[in-house]
Amino acid sequence: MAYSRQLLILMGNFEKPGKLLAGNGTTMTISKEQLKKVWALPNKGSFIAPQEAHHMCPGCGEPAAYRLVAEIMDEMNLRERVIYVAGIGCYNSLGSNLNIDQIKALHGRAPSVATGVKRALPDRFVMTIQGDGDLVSEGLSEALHCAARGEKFTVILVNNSVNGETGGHMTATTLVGQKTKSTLKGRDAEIHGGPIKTAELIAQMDGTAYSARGSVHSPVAVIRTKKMIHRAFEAQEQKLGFSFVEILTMCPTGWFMETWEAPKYMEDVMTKYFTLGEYKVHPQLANVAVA
Ligand SMILES: Cc1ncc(C[n+]2csc(CCOP(=O)(O)OP(=O)(O)O)c2C)c(N)n1
Ligand code: SF4
Ligand SMILES: [Mg+2]
Repeated sequence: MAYSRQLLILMGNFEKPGKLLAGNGTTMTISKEQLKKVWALPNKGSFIAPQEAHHMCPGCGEPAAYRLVAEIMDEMNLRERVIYVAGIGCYNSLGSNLNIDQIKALHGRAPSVATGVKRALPDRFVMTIQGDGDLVSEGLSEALHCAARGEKFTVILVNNSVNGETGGHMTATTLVGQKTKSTLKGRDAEIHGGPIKTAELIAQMDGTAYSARGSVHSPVAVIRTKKMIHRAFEAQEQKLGFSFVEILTMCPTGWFMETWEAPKYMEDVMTKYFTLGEYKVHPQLANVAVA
């Protein structure tokens, strides 16, 4: 399969040749020839998804997760109705690449803002995108209460198991043994406890119509995750209840890794603890496939 120009742009900042400043102060090098090849690729991306370079680190998984969300929004024709409530994290910078209505919430509080928006404007399509530092460490009760109340909007959690934007310190989803800026010898279960499995937790709430965990570390995972996002969005469109998708994303910078090592780490380690799959599927969603 040929890569679209946008997909490559999503994998790194391909604006100018030479040393490129990526998110979090890291750099990558790209030659004029490589750059030409990227921009010569066919422009067959989504209407909503980035048409320009972004400023995330090379190898970051968050742009790939955003792209899936944008593709489904395109395919479901949601562009004119969507209101995106953004959390606070590295992914924030991707908001400016999305051609949709947006509101920024305080750290962890996006589900409460989304509750107000959806109740005031029930015909609009409302979603939040939040990181693990935002949703799990700082604002877990917000998401849980929304799920328990059956609020009819969608939450997307991009889980890279670190507070990426503020330098890569531990979050509530950091794996036991994982090195972060604040756990240089690895997370210690005796001191810090264990990581929280959010998709499983949300699935237990009565008001939840859909809860799943996907990932963007491999083509198969990407295809499955797209299906999950579609089902979550359909749950909202059919007014079935709260819908939630946790997406595991690479953060090579915060994980002290080379870009190419991160997907393998996810396959070998991260997905062994954060098992991929659907944890709650409303019966009315069983026949919803990728749009
Ligand atoms: C109330 C509040 N607490 C802390 C912060 C600082 N802060 C901004 S972004 C961030 C980390 C976000 O991490 P995450 O949600 O996992 O997103 P990532 O950067 O990893 O994509 C923190 C702690 C803040 N802005 N507001
Ligand atoms: S999440 Fe990690 S890899 Fe992505 S931009 Fe932030 S620090 Fe860089
Ligand atoms: Mg994070």
